[in-house]
Amino acid sequence: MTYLAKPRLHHPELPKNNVGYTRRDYEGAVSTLCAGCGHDSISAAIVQACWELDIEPHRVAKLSGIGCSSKTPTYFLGNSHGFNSVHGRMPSVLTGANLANRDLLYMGVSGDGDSASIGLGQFAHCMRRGVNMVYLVENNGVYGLTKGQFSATADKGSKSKRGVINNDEPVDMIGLALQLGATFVARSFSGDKQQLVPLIKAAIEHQGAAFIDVVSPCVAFNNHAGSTKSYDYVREHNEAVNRLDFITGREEITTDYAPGESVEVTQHDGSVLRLRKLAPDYDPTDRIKAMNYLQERAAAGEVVTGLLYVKPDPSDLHTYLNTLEKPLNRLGERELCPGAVALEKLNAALR
Ligand SMILES: Cc1ncc(C[n+]2csc(CCOP(=O)(O)OP(=O)(O)O)c2C)c(N)n1
Ligand code: SF4
Ligand SMILES: [Mg+2]
Repeated sequence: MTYLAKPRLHHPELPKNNVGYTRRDYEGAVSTLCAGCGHDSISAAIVQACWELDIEPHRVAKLSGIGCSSKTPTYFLGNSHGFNSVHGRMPSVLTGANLANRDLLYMGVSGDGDSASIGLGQFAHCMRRGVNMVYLVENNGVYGLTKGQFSATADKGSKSKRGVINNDEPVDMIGLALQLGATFVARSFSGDKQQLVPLIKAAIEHQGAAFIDVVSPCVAFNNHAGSTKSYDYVREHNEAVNRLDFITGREEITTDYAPGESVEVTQHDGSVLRLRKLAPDYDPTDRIKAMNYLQERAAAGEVVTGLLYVKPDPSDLHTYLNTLEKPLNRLGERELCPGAVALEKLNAALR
């Protein structure tokens, strides 16, 4: 059984958000993943983020590829649009949907196999094109669905459950996203809801390509001693660059922090990212510095988490292509068929 509907009963006093929904209205079907799988915690964080942001579920389109991670959109936002595509092909399907209808909020959910192995090219081009989306990789370092082969993000020297040592260099998706021009780049841990929920909220409000790499232990195949994506390993090696709150433009911005201890990043829609810095000199708006910092900490064996980079005034593919504001399915006959004179002019320009 891969699909189990949840009972629709709500406690009458469950709190509602500003658009009248309870948190349960953002849930999906009952998860069929292994108990303790990090992916389920990420689904819970997405539910929480969308509920807190007062997003109407019908405004979201969630797309995925193939894998345990790519199954998760069934387990959250059951009232949203969804499309489960082919292994590694979520980015191109999402790009097409986004170009046809820019009014929806696009969430692409993928795995490390889905995005760093078979879908690496797709990931690269969707980041460099600046597709306005949240691109979330649930990174466990293995192909969970096909029973635990190393994925391309497995660290060199890490050990599989069967005792095999990985000899290949890992693909660092954060480093790639930074290099490819993503305008929001973050990493988190499935077991750290405090950090993950505000990151997802900020990524949703970001008007450009937002990438979040979430280390998400696979309890069935990659949670043993020797794995660098296990709960224990990440807890021991986690280096958070900042702790953040996300404040939408709708709310008054309060200042309950001491000056000098935090930095605020206003995004172009007026929403504010407030970062309480743990590393005093970390500036998340400096891309080059973020790239260097990442390499430096990785060499010291640390998993850097938090918001590594954000461009406060991002652009997206629609801006670059100068597309219409209106979704294509709302165009009328007049817009679709501008007449013989316009066609003649167009043809003349191409002769
Ligand atoms: C074209 C194609 N090649 C291979 C597969 C087999 N396959 C299914 S899921 C998967 C890997 C999934 O790994 P990941 O994306 O890391 O997801 P996880 O299960 O770890 O969450 C593979 C190789 C497939 N379904 N389609
Ligand atoms: S096999 Fe791993 S990734 Fe897949 S559901 Fe189980 S714990 Fe999660
Ligand atoms: Mg995986």
